[in-house]
Amino acid sequence: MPALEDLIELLETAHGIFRKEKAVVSVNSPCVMFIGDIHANIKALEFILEIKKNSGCDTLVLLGDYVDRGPNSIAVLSKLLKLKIAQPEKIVLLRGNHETKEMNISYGFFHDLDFNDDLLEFSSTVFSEIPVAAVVNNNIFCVHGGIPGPVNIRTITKEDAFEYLWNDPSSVSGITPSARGIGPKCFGEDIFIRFLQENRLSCMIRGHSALKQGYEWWFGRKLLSIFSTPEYCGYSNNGAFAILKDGEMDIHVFGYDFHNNKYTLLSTSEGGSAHGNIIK
Ligand SMILES: [Mn+2]
Repeated sequence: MPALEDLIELLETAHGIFRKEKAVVSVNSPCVMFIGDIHANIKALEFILEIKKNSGCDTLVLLGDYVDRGPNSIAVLSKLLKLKIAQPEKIVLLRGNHETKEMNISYGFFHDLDFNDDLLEFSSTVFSEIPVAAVVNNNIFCVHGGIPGPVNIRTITKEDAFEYLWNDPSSVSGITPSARGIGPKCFGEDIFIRFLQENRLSCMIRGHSALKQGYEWWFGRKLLSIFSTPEYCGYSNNGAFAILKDGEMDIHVFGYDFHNNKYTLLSTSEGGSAHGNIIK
């Protein structure tokens, strides 16, 4: 188990990298792997990274929510920061709503920091510099939660990230209240389509929602929601991650094999071409 001293060092180095990154980072690669919420599940993260080794993908986009709600916040965060430090351009870490002090106090990370206030403050400072969103190959918008409206992505700042970390898609049009409470909002298909047009983008990939099959398509397959932690908080769900290779998007679903005591791939579904009629 990684020590807290190691984590502090990693946070210090990563801080310098995050500070130099813009609120919205641009990524270009013929092969990109997308990972949703990990929530302190080191075994799920290791399983996915093992598959990445054989995938030919050089670029990883993680959609946030690395810590809290699982047993291994320190191990997951340490692993991801190490990867980021080794290849800052190829490993894109986005900020989730659990990369915030408010959530960390109540959902596990603070406990794992041995209730060290200074360390909580320092991680919170580092988290506040993590980019809010990424644009992959000039057409795929990646964010943890969603959008606050049909905004131009050039207006996104790290200081005003709240709704990007918290919002959810909805079958109701417009911007509507969220069951998550006061603050977060839901965005309908009309808002989403205007957002894509405003920014000349074709689709969105986001995390934030725990999903039975690990993924869900919205809005005529223009929005993909993925969640990468199976058996989340005792819920019997699968996890999923996506691989975009030469314009084709495949979604891989994995789950826990209780007989062999390990994660296993369950299915691969073709999401279709990122430049064709399915997710365009
Ligand atoms: Mn979340």
